[in-house]
Amino acid sequence: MDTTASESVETPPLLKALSGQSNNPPPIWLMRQAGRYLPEYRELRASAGSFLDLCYNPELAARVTLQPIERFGFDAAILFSDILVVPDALGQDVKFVENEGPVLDPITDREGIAKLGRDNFMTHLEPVLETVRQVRSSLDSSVALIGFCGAPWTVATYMVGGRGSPDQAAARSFAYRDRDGFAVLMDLLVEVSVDYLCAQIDAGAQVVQLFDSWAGNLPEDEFAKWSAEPARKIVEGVRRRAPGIPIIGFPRAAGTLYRSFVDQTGVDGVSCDTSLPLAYIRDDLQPHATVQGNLDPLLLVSGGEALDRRVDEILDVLSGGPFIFNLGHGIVPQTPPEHVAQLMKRIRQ
Ligand code: 1CP
Repeated sequence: MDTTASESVETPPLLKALSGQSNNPPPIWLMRQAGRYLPEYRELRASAGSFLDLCYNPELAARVTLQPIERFGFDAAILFSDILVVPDALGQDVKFVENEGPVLDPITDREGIAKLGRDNFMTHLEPVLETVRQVRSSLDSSVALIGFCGAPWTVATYMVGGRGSPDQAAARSFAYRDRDGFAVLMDLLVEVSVDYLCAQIDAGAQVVQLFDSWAGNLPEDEFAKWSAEPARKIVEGVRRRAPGIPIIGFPRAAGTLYRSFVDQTGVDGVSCDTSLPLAYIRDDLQPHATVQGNLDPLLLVSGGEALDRRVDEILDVLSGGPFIFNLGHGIVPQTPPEHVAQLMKRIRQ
């Protein structure tokens, strides 16, 4: 092997991009790259019991994590788990109802928050850490392993609302009605998220991503307080214990508040949703962080020339700086796997 080849094996392209390098072609992975659009996932999922059973079964969760890497050759694997294992590990009742999504026993006041407990938190999540170890030991050294958790705001929207909702009204109302009470929940989530991400890093995660999927419904002051500020504390906490591990933030649908998120948190990378204009990403975000995104997941459903055209546009505008190709949100279940193969070919050609 010549030295160039062994160097590229040592540093995965994803880590190069997160250290500020431009790469041609850029590294690529896709949010929700493991999941129901893959027949091999559906098959394994059917034999695993409930969705949470799968998340807490290291052998099966590791296999699911690796499935899209084996099929498509992405530059990164993302731990197969869910953001709602955190409330589960804090003792809240969490279920995933088939064809409906997550259902939790809602927390509506300070008494509900006081019932949460940290004593079993890391023990409860030990199987997830074992998944990380198993995945890392099977992955080629050129493929980076991404750990993750939900951002406190997004996790709190489920904890307070008890389920997904289009407007996160329950959590927004709690935060207006009882600011200090809501802050107790957010501070708890900041602390356990730092512990959990650092444990994933100790187990072998080389990058971590913070998913704030519901950041977009917060007015600017609320956004600074409940999205950017908790993310800043998590970045600070993780950096103190795991210096050198890059952190990607995803304040989805935050519009022009994206820039304040990058400035306030100091994230290494920022994941851009589908609606952000490419020129804004290039001019306002890329000088300050590695940018990731932002293909519309629905273009991956329709495929064809429109897909190739948009991929080329994104590459034209963003490849000149530090960039990771991704979607603007997760893959949807009706995505034909052949379109993902088409995307990979277009990026790598
Ligand atoms: O039946 C099934 O197989 C369940 C579908 C599913 C899957 C495959 C859920 C339920 N979660 C997951 C995996 C998952 N969730 C990953 C795995 C790694 C990957 O391949 O990317 C990750 C990173 C998540 C994170 C997650 N869960 C987020 C943040 C990212 C996003 O998509 O916005 C959120 C909001 C959740 C909650 C959740 N879990 C599952 C569902 C259906 C939902 C969303 C419910 C809603 O719309 O409110």
